[in-house]
Amino acid sequence: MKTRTLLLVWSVVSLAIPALGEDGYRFWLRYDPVPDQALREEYRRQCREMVVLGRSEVLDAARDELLRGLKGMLGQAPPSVPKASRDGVIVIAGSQEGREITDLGVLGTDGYLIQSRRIGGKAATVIVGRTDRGALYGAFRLLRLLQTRESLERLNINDEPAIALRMADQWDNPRGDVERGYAGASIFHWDHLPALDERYTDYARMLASVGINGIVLNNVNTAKNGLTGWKLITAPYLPKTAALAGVFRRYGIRVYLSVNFASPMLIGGLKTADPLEPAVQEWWKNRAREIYSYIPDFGGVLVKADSEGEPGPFTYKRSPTDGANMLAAAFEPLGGLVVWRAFVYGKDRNPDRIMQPYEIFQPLDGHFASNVAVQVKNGPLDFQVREPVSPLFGAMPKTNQVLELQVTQEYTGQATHVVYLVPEWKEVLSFDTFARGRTSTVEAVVSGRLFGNRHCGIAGVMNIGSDRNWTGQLLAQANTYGYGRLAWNPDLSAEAISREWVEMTFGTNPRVVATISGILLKSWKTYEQYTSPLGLGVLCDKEHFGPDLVHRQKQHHADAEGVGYDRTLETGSGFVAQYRSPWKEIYDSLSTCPEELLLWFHHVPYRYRLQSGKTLIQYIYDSHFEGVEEVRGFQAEWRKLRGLIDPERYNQVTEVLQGQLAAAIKWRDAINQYFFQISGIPDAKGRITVSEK
Ligand code: GCW
Repeated sequence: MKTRTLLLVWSVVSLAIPALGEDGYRFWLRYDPVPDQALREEYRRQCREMVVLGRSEVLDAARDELLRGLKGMLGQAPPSVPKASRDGVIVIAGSQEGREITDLGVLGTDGYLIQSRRIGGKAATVIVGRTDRGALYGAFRLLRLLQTRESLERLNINDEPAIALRMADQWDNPRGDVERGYAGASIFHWDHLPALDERYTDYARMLASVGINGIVLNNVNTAKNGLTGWKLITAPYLPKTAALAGVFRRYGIRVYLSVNFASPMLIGGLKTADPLEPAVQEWWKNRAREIYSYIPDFGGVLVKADSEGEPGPFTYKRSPTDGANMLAAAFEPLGGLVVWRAFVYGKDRNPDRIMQPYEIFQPLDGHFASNVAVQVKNGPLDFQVREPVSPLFGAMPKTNQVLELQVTQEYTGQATHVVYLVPEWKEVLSFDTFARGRTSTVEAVVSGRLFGNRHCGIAGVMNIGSDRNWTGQLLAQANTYGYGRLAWNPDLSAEAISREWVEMTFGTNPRVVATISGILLKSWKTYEQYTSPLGLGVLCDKEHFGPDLVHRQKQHHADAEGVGYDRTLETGSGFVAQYRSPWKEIYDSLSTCPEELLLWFHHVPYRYRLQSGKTLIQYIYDSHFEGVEEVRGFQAEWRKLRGLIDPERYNQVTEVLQGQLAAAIKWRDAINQYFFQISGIPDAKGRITVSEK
């Protein structure tokens, strides 16, 4: 009896203190009370009741989210009514019913309208989706308007995603860890599934709030070193996947799985996985049917084949098209997509490894089945802090292409460094491939607009885990958020995205917004400055954490005279030839190559003078010192927030920045020492002395 009373008292108390225990779990969907009373009253008048037109679980999710958000922000949830009975009604309508209220015009799939208008003589805010999923996105948008304290007067919003396929790729292993994950263990508990965890729903809400519509539940590595991801398409696991699919479906998200190309052998006991073997083809057809018997709207499969120990068609002297098209034939009748990764390279090929994906895939253009998409990492190597855009974009006009970005910070500081990656992704998306004259941007390619391909898209390797704040390092939530927002609208500026995120996450105080945005917007460049400036490339140790330049000599090619990888036509690997003009010529010439990529394309003498007049070696030294000072600047900026945000999250980030400073100093000193010793050229400012070691 006593315990029950206590519990009751506790639950009443905890309801009354919403900000208790700020730990980042509520990410950007916090829904704390609007502090300005006048504004809160105004919003209340505009949100007095709610009408849902249509019936589906996605519309239910939209309604529930609105109720939850409005209750949190306004202190009361509007009652649901069948018909508008007074001014201040929110009407949310799905695909069918929406058409009866308003003209959707040319609004695209997943798009929505939000309009202030009169319904049955009452003042209403109407949210209409082209699909029910669109209506859900509209509901999140309306909540965002409140979260960012925008007016709800005279709304006339018309929004739709630029890119059809907006994927979250999890590198989660079913045994519970996450490859390149820095935010704790996997949130997916395969041992407990099909029992559900509340966190699955919250993750689905997180993804849907930024418009993600597909999730690959498991790592692309499925079998090497004892991994068991390959098992997910077997009978014991399919009910578990179906349970997860049920959670995500409610939020408009289709579920995909990474599969192992040798599954017919691993699971089916066949002697081969040769894609041209009829028994293999039959096996996949049956397996696809079995998957769909559990998950009727299964999205499809992601395949890492012939790459880093994962098996593929090369074993049988077959091509990626043979492999992908065989799977495509199995999934096509069921509406499934086959996403085939172009991250393929091997020892017996071009010694300049970054040339291999283009050499392998470009000649296959036009040979992939229509339900195959080729997924290409943003750069030709592997998610470095700076890379040129992969030359494969725009080079396969008859092929569906998906851009793969890495939201998890494998090479950009893990959970130790604050690095906001949206500015980098913006550069990638707006890069002009010149595939069809000007404005053949990567965005135009992966939206399918440029070549009229249907199954194009964007995939982000996610950065979330079981850590209470989802991303390990709190400010990394801005990357999760930013990835989704950019996938929806690549034209949004990095500033606009960071502002939205900060306002939703930390509140709208202009000082808070300016300070946190300021740090975020500088952070990518800062990380580049104290790690790998001028396109130096990979400098990290085997685990990708700290610096190890000796081990990476084959990447940066430093010697006594100079540094950089010669990829020019005459004297180098010739990689530049994979680009169209004018990039080919621009990159090929030392004088026109953009300086941030100089050492990616050229081997440059240390005494070479950059545009600023500074020598290359002095630039390297200075850049590393400046980068560290920038981190100190971040700390000083962050200190200004004391008292302006809650102490819990303030302290979380304070600690991260301390760790970042120590790590930045380590990077600076290791790199500057290395170049000082190999070049023998002293730092003009006398800051570098020979280390004891
Ligand atoms: O960069 C490498 C990563 C691997 C990853 C691989 C890939 C999932 O270090 O962890 O494997 O890329 O993208 O396949």
